[in-house]
Amino acid sequence: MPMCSALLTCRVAGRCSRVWCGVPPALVHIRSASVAEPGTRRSNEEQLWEAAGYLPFSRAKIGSFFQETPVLKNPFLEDALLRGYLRRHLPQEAAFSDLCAFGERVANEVDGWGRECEVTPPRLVHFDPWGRRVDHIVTSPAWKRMKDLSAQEGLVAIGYERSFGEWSRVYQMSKLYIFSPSSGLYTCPLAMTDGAAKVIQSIGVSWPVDEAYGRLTTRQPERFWTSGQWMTERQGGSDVASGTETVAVPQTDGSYKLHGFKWFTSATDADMTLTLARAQDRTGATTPGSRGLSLFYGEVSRDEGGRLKGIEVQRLKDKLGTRQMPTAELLLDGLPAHRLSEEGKGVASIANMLTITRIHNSISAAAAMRRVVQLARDYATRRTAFGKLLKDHPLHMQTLARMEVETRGAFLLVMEVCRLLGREESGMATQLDAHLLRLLTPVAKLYTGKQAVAVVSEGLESFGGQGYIEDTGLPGLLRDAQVLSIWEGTTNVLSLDVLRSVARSSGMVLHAYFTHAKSLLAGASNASSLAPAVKAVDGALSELEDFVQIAATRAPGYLELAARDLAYSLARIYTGALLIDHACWKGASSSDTYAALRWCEHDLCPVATKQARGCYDLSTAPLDAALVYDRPIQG
Ligand code: UCC
Repeated sequence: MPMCSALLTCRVAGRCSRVWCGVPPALVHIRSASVAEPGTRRSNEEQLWEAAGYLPFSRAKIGSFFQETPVLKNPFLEDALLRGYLRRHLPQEAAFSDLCAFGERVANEVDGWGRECEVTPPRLVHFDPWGRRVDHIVTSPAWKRMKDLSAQEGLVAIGYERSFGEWSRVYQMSKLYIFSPSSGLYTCPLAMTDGAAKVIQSIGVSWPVDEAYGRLTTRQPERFWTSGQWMTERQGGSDVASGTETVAVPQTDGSYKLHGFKWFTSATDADMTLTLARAQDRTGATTPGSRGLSLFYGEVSRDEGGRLKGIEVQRLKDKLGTRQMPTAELLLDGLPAHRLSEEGKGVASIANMLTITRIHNSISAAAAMRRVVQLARDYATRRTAFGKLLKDHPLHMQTLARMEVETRGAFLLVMEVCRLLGREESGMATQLDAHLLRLLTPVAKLYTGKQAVAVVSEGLESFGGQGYIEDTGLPGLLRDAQVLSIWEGTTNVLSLDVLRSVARSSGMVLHAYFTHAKSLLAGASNASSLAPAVKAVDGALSELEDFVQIAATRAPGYLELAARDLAYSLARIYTGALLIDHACWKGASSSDTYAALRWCEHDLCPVATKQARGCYDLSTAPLDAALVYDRPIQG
């Protein structure tokens, strides 16, 4: 041993020698080859080292150092904020024990299925061996297990059973939050299933959708159905009013047949769908624009020959992420359907579905952040660099702490929306709650979608090069996060939805916002440790009120240019107030206070900052366009 150490000391310079000397011989080689390869004659010195067991990488041995694997632990038990939030609002033992057991199952079993979904993506089989068109979307066994699990665990049902009254949605979404990053994207069909159940409930649970409603909200796997939401056509999914070409042809029995092309349908192995189409009148004419759209219900079924009734699956989409989940182009060629809404009330009727799927989207965004932080902090306790564990590097900890602050903010903002939804559904909502729900749904979706991409990207970096390696499972987190700011309304479309909610309510949604944010701050007036945060949020609220006053006097184009920054300001200020409020709770920790203080170091009201710099003056619009299309000077 001394000889070996001496050799190492004289032959190996610097840091490496310390690492090698510190490794007990038994751990140095975990795989060995019995026969030396031809041409691998050892020098005397090498033979000496090898005999002592200290010649790394010799004779096909793979060396002594391995990257440590981050370990996924029970995501419920690991999440201090989730548990604190539930202890505060939903302290029932039944909910805690269910979440704890589910968290254990997610870590030990479900996460592996999620990985299986990722590496066994769905495929489309157009024809059977004898040439008949079948259009089978073949999914992995793990994807099917996710469906059964979703029913058993009540991942949709909980929202409709309402066992915890106004907190039922918080409970349901807490489960989905734990599930989402391990779900292999099964949260997507669940979001649409939940949205469909909500639409049916709001329209009335009666024929022809009573059976479907029962199936969407059941806990019995053999009865459980998922729903699609087919809104996007070839002209795009944002401007639904002018992009929808699908027509609904009335049948003599009062039903319809749908003809059109749905360009982007997610989780297309669904059992039913809600979709928009233009009902034809007796002459075959339809009404253009939003006023011509109605909401339809259709079941996905097969005829006796095994062929889909009225549907052809053109192809599956080749996507950046969410590859676990089938997304297809569908030709509707006589899909049997029933009209659910009044004629021309399609968009307003499907809006409930949009609200629900946007909330699910926000949950998935917060959950993606939480997952990457959880893995990164575990890794930091295992990985050594520059002579110490990552967790002992202050700069690394600062980076993880910033990610943690973003994650906490996202969590509280989304749970606030879930709280409001629960109040509305249990008949407890005040007018103020209803206004807040309408405003905060798009705000939370657009803000958390963007944050998720930033935090997950940062998170990957905290694993060094391993964060970029496919079979660690880490890159998939980033690919899947990228969709969160795109589907269910892009950031700009949702920023405009925020303006729409202000306009349609004649400003009442903003009134509710200011009232509630101020009441959250009022509860913190005696908390001296939070004083800088309270001051920052209070100041930002005043700036925002000033902005609203000024914007109201400007041309509509002014507000449109400010829409995105306005939405960000609404998100940051409200989140600051929520973090402060949570830090004032009697069970709060010093980390809750610290997180609130750190959050409030953001520019909480970017719309005021940019307004002061003239960013929304109408003269900027042509300058923006000229900059974007700037061409090199000829000659
Ligand atoms: O991307 C897609 C597939 C993804 C799969 C889903 C997975 C989710 C997984 C999440 C978890 C992992 S599906 C399509 C994506 N596309 C969209 O989300 C649509 C984006 N575009 C919009 O949101 C637009 O703003 C539209 C389509 C809503 C605008 O349409 P209109 O016709 O121009 O809207 P109007 O005329 O302003 O509003 C029509 C009616 C009004 O009600 P009434 O007639 O009663 O006055 C509005 O108040 O709809 C009402 N309305 C709303 N109500 C419009 N938007 C809303 C809203 N957000 N909430 C409540």
